[in-house]
Amino acid sequence: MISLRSLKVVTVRVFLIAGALLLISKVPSLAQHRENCDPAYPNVCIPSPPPDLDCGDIEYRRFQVLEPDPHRFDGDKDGIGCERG
Ligand SMILES: [Ca+2]
Repeated sequence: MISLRSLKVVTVRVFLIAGALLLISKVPSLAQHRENCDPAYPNVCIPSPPPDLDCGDIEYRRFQVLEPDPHRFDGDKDGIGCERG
């Protein structure tokens, strides 16, 4: 015969395990971080605008730039962003 008290303990444990699983399933924050990187800059991680960033706002230099270059890091359109500065 299962007492009400032990049933409560089991219920709490089930909720704890379910909560832990939920937490683990939400952990891929690394992948989420990756999603914030604009695909126009595949070798670096620069978030999509807004805000519109300039080369002075980022630490990267001479990185690959693909169309449509939303931040316009590659003003001369040679596929390399922030060559100067
Ligand atoms: Ca360029």
